[in-house]
Amino acid sequence: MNRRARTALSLACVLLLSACGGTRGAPDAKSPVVLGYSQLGDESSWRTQNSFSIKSAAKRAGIKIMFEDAMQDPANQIKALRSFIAYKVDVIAFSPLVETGWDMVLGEAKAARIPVIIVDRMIDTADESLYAAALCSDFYLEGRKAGEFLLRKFSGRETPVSIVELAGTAFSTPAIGRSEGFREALAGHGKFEIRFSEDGDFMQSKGREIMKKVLDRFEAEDIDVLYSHNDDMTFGAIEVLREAGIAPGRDIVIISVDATQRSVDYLREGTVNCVIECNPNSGPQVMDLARRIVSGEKVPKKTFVRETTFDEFGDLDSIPARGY
Ligand code: GZL
Repeated sequence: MNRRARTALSLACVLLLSACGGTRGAPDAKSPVVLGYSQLGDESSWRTQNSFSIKSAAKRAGIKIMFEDAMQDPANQIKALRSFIAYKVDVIAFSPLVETGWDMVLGEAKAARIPVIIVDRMIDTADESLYAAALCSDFYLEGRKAGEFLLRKFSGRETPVSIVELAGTAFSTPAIGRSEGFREALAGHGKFEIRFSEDGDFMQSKGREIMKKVLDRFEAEDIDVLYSHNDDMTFGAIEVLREAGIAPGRDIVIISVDATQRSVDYLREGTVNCVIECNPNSGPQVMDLARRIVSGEKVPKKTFVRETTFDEFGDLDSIPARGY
């Protein structure tokens, strides 16, 4: 085939591709990367900061973001992902409310050749080709850290230690990991007993509701520890304890996850005894992953966000301002 014929053929292919809705064409300075982002909701202070981090990082990175809030409904997330596919975004990112139910829509994104980044929480899938990268917290480690604090806090105690657990959204990665890690850290130490656990959906209002139920069911002196999967539920529980004349952090040991400024302030005043950090500021890492994936760079399949623990045994003055 001569050069003229080859040129005509390749031009015809390009025209055909663009006519049948091929990709938008590689992004460049004039046409920025377009990211479709499905956020699971706005249930907590942590989530509000996480959304702020995502949006502000996209702006700084010059990435055009289509941001959808699913208001805690996985069906809304699936709708959002499908709209991103229809729009032919360059890359999709989302924080899945729960671990299952994503294979079909992620299969549609794969068929449309749109890479997906999973952020914050994880999905449970047998097909790892459905996503390009995952940037999550290590929730199991967070749970272990909470248990290890209790082992130290009650090291001298021989009598039983009764625990109440305010759990996060059922079937979500943080609730699963924080429960499993906590229980495995305490396994083999028979004095610890989890006497009550309920899903509070990471919401302050439900933290209040459940703590009231606990005080209706148990005598306060029969509860030694409150382990709460996030600060917002802890804040609701602390309100109820105080209304009942119970001193949080003294009458009942409190462990809380997230490390918002308010929970660190509570730690400093002795209202909370241990705060496990869960870092919401993943925006810059998400945008870096998006840019690298769109430019065809190989990226790590899974990255854990760096996190630490603050507790009454540590130097509380050295805790940096949280900013949220
Ligand atoms: C954890 C995140 C959790 C936070 C809660 O990465 O998914 O959801 O711990 C938030 O505060 O609601």
